Amino acid sequence: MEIRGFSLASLGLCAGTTILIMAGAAWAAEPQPWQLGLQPPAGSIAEKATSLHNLLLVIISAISIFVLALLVYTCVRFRQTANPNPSKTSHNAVIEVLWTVIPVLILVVIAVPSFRLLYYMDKTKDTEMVIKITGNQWYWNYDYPDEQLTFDSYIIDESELEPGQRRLLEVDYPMVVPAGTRIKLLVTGNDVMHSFFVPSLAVQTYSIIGRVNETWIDVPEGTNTYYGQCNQICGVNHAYMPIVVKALEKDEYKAWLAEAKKEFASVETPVDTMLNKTILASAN
Ligand SMILES: [Cu+2]
Repeated sequence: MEIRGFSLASLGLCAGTTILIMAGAAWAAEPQPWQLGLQPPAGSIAEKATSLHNLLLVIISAISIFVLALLVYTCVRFRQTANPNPSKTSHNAVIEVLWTVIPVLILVVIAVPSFRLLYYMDKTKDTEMVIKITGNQWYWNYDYPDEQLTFDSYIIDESELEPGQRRLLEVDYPMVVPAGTRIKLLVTGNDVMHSFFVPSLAVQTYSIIGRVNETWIDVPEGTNTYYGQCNQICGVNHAYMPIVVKALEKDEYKAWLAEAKKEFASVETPVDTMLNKTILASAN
């Protein structure tokens, strides 16, 4: 009876988790209290990553239930009172072949969509613009090389938050992008390792000094704000260098660009310009 109680409890737990994960579909592009599932996907990469995650969830749930059922069956069927003289069998060719071949097939089923997604994420050829992102202790720098625009992005202190702003997630100057655009990101670092991570866009790329990691995002249509955080422990203020990607309609983006150019005019030094040219040349 205890065994049955245990499996009922785990079934209840599984059902509860599934409901919570499905409820996650209605959440915004930011983390939520008690969130268990992924943030709603934004853009084709995130959609593909989410459907791969959903496929894996089905496969691992089926495997877990199968193993649990086998355990329960073995405990009940072969308990001492029901089976006083245990079998001395030590080999069974059919079972051994099966438990080798079936896991291999399962791994192949997982590998195909997994590699397809990896190669899809790797293709940065048809991007429409470039943003260079530099991780620093403890802030991000965003550089728009085609626009001669560069600025730093710092967290807004808790004491300065306005009503409706998110604690530990808001910054003074977000990375502004045009909606409905494919953007190449060149991620590099200035000191220790950081990681540029925006869950809803499914982008997570290491920021390493002396290296340029290339990735891309396809920002969906419509104005939206995507929240992220540094995802590589980088020192005492690691938790205080959030990422805000703000998508604007194309005309609004142009207006922002004109304003930003005035606001951050001539921040870039000749050395920076040379570095950018080298990075862009090596990336193309
Ligand atoms: Cu960090």
